Amino acid sequence: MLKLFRRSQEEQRADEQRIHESLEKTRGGLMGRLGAIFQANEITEATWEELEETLIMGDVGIETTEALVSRVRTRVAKENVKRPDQAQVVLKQEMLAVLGGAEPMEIDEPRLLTVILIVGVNGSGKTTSIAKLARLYKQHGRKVVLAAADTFRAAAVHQLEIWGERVGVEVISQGQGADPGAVVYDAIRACQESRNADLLIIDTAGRLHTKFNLMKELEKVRNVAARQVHKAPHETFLVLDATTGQNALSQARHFKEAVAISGVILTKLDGTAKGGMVFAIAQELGLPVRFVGTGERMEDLAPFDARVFVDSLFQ
Ligand SMILES: Nc1nc2c(ncn2[C@@H]2O[C@H](COP(=O)(O)OP(=O)(O)O)[C@@H](O)[C@H]2O)c(=O)[nH]1
Ligand SMILES: [Mg+2]
Repeated sequence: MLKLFRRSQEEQRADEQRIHESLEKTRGGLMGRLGAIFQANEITEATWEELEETLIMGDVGIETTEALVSRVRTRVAKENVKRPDQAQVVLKQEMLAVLGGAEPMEIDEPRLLTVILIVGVNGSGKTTSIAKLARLYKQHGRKVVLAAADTFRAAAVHQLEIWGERVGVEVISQGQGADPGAVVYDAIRACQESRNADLLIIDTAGRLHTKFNLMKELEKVRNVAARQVHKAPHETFLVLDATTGQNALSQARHFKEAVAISGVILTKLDGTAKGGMVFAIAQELGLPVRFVGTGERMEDLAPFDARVFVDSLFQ
């Protein structure tokens, strides 16, 4: 697991706040019934039906919902849980288990140059997330360089350059139509030689003419990175737009076939009631959510914290 920085307590609190606030729509939507279900006097068949319905409507996904509810029911029976509030504790524990109980990523193992590859469809929030990551890591003392390897659209290169300027990090680009492999090659050379950068984040094209082309391009970018830097890319983050709900899951399957994904950045959590899809990403795709996008500003990104996420769904 990539660990990149240690957060101060103050930063941690701010991140928790961001996650909590970004779930406002999710709480206000169908998932908001979660808390109420367990305020009943007793646990009945209706409790389980209502829970199942709430989770499915909350974009947790049918497969994940069924697995989750079945585990909670089994434990409630086995552990002789009678009170609804205690059943809610079991549900929270099982939700955490689905999410891998993961602690947010922190602190890096020492490495001269860390390479992060960012993939995802156009509009999912790749470039914005890259800017947010660059800002975050820069704040934690990393020397960051960005590679504009989304050369499919001229606007994409330009947008990354604008963000780079705002964040104050260098962007390596060769313009539209350039070979993404060559851009990455250049960027790594730049990091290693003149600029002494220790973190390279690579933007990639979200859509090419065919899936075969996309696959080939991502493979090429990966190979260029791997040849120049030991074990690179060290992380490949798939950016998924939370507002697209279950659609994002089929996109994710598509990308998983093209490239080895190590984690997900889930964007636009603030703009959707579909926050429940985090569970489907973990359970059905087996991918950890590493960061969540909580707004459009540069600081609107938080390392994903499963405990804060689960707690926030209930209050
Ligand atoms: N509300 C909100 N908007 C976001 C977030 N992340 C990205 N966006 C918006 O999504 C749109 C597409 O983002 P962009 O980074 O260009 O996507 P790309 O095509 O994948 O590079 C932009 O208008 C961003 O401001 C987020 O976490 N919350
Ligand atoms: Mg982009």
